[in-house]
Amino acid sequence: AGTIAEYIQMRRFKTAEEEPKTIQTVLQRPSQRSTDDIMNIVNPIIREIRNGGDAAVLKYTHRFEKATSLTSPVMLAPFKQSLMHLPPETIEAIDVSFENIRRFHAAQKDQKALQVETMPGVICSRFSRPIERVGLYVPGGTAVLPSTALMLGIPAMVAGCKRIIMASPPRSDGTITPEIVYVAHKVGAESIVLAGGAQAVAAMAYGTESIAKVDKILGPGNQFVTAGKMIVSNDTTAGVSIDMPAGPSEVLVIADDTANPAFVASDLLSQAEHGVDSQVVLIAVDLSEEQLGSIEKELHEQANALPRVDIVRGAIGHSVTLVVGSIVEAMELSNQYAPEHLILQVKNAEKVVDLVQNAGSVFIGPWTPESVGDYSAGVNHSLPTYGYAKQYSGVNLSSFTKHITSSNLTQEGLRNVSGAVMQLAKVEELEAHRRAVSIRLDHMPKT
Ligand code: HSO
Ligand code: ZN
Repeated sequence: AGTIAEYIQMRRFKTAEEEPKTIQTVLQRPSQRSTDDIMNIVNPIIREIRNGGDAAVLKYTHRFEKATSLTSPVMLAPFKQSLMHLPPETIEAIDVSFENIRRFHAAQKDQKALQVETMPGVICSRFSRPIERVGLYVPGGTAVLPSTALMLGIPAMVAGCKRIIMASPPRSDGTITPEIVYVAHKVGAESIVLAGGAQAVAAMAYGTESIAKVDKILGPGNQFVTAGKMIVSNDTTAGVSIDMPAGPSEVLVIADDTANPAFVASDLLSQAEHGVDSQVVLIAVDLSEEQLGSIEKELHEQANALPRVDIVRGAIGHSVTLVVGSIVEAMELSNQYAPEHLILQVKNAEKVVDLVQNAGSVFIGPWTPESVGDYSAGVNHSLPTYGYAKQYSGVNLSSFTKHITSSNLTQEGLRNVSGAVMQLAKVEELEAHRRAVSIRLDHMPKT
């Protein structure tokens, strides 16, 4: 007490004055606990849930969530009204967000089945069907995240998944926050699994006496949840897939001299407050010492006014500002980093989007803070982190569907394609394949 708070500041590098290798190194994600370590802890938990069912799930919930009064690991719909009692302004906020998210995801539906006649009489089609049973993991931890329930539940509902199971760690009194229950109710979830961590993942992957087995598990989580998802999706006897590997949340802001320093700082901080392991990156395009100084001053002052300043301090500790010479250089670095969220506070921000190669979700211009996308704009906030934006999309409608193809040939179609099929069957020495065609040709009226 009485001491002046340490200046909350990101490290700063000018790319023109550094070796490219240094820049690569500072853009590396903060290291996490080793995968081996985590797997060694998680593997036995998965095995225990698989063998021990409900009793094993309860044991972990009693231990980790301290919810010792719970006697069942699941709560079935219809959920009691008293469990979703909320102030009207919260209901209103959830309802408004729900409708925007629903509209944006409904628009992602395939308009109609795709059909192509690749050769006369050879018709190939593709149509989609919902994944039947999905398990949606809503993390607990330092913040309650009903918004994550919206981001997972709404596309599952819009896709037409028959069975939606939610899972979230209960509070120590055994209840789930009413916001999450309300969202589960709105999306038509059939149950809420009252468990967190790898134990919740295993319960949904294998099913227990009272928890339904699902076909796909989606949702963010800590390293234990992620390890659990990876283990069950690698187990062919589980028959379950996952959305994507997940890491700590991150944002990359690109700002030029048109950006408002207060806005820039507020966006960096809204990501930094998620967790001490969050990472935020600022790429400053050709900013003067004075302009950089005013962003840094804003960051420090705004950070100190936040309830979660201690978490922010941790995140800012491994975050970085890069000063670059041009927007093209900024975008090169950003594409290399592949941020979960990319915020463009630069002139002609809309044009700059053309240069985006790798990012989970982009926030364009001064009036688009990331938090609108986190909650209410309509876009999804379940996004690839840790550089996985190079190969993964965020959660979207197709995360809850699969595509099925079909072929339908006329007699003429089979005649047209027969030569190619029979020749390739010959090359592969698969005679039954060749004959499945030739036998039909023999049955055709001679022309
Ligand atoms: N920014 C987080 C999502 C979130 N923010 C939930 C607030 N609540 C990861 O995309
Ligand atoms: Zn957020």
